[in-house]
Amino acid sequence: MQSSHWSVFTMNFLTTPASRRRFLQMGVGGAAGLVGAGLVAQAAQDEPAMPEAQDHNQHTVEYPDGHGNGMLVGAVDHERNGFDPMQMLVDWDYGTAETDEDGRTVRTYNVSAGDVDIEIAPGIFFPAWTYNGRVPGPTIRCAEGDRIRINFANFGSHPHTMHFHGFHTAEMDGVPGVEPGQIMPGEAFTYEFDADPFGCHHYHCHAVPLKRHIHKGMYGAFLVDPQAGRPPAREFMMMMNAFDTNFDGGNEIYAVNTVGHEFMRRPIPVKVGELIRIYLINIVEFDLINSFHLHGHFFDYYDTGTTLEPTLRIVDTIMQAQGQRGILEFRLRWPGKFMFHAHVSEFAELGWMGFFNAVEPGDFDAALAEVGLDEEWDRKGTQGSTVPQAAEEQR
Ligand SMILES: [Cu+2]
Repeated sequence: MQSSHWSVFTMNFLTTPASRRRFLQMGVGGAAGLVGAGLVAQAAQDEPAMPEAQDHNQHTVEYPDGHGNGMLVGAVDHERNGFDPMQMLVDWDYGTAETDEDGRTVRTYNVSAGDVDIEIAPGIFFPAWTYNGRVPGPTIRCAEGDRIRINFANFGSHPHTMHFHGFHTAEMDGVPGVEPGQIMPGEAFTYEFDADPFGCHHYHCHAVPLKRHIHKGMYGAFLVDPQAGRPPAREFMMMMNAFDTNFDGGNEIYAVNTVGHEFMRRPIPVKVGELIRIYLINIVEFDLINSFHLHGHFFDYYDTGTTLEPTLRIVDTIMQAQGQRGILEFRLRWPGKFMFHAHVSEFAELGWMGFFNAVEPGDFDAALAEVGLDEEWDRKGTQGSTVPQAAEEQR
């Protein structure tokens, strides 16, 4: 964090349709056997996009007194971005699953690297390096023991890799200096390993300079369910990230799932009393510590998600250094809007702050509609595990 936070508002990195066209042409030109269809679709979707005037008075939610000040104003165009932080909470990517002769589940994922301009706060564009055209990249989800096969293709302008956290051999580690090393633009490589151990993990590019490749957006969640599954819950993936929009080595915008203050504008609907499970990951570059604080309640915490019993009980704030992650579980006792945010106040003011909107079950459909969500979002959030879940149980 440096002193020029607010200069970002005068430094709009406007989208450059020309560069997107080039990318699209490149993608279509290589479409035969293309493994990165998602990224090409992303480029195609973005093709006609030009920045449009934002309606700065357009708020879908009224904030409690005092919380409307110091907020990022306006709304990000998620359609133009091609991704929505609210959907990213629940959009698990299971790959294409098959069963091999040994009865093992083999999951194949297609991931491509590419350069895409994304809107990270209203009117603020960032020239990202992405996995599948989005930041964070796809949430790769599987069960412990599944064979994971990642067809990685680099359509970007720089060398990239995919480095997963988990047990795997050196050649699957995705680092420079160990074969296959960095995957050059126009090249591809298939990473393959068994998902182990279960937990809340992540992957990121490990090309050099590392900090640049990470802060440009090359990371995603890697969630490995325990073989017995976890108790039924409403589950969310939250990637704490940040953006250095003026490339001075400090971040100007902080967020969960990329878009600053998105969950202030659109509080996350949940039901009073239900078990809520958050897969929380900190990938923020440049700042030593990030944190998560929940208002009005306490939670249990599973450090790295590699245990079935909490490693911390009844806390309301946890901290994570870069690359740390864990699972939070809690229930909201009363209806109402409850904040969650970094307890580094500066980060909260620069975008890393949101609301849960806890409602009684009978009011849930209305709460979904209020922020543009539907039953499908509800279904993904409550049935995301790769392990079939038992009937709802109360713990
Ligand atoms: Cu990279």
